[in-house]
Amino acid sequence: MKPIFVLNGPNLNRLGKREPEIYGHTTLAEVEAMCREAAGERPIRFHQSNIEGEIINWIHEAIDEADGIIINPAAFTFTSIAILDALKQFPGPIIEFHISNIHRREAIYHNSLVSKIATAVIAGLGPQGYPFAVRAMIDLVGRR
Ligand code: CA2
Repeated sequence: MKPIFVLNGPNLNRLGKREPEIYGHTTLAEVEAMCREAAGERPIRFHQSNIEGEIINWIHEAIDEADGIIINPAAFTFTSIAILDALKQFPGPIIEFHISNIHRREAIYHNSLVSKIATAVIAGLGPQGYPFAVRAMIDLVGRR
């Protein structure tokens, strides 16, 4: 049973500290705890970085080490062909995750590059959506 990687992009380390009207009051540490609880016996690797290359390096690790990837690329969602290219190398299911409903926000948030490779997209459930994504991923990967 390989882990599920939960990868988070730039500024999400500030979750719960700013813009609670959009992103809620839950901190990223609390999100991580919710993910681990939802995962049960399934191991989780939970990461956040403001550096695009670090996210790419974790995706490369996932190619051989993970059964699934849940990724909130944050602003890199709309800009990073490099992250898209890395995700194209991953053989398992990918869930693109957003706290907010990006399609109800400003137009700059409407064209996700990651959606071109994602198995599924979850957006708008708030931070409470992360454990939903973990449970959905467990269903997708089965008992691999
Ligand atoms: O809704 C999401 O999860 C987003 O991926 C969050 C990104 C945003 O650029 C996407 O359009 C949607 C922004 C992450 C920044 O998160 C912050 C959290 C707290 C305080 C400031 C920023």
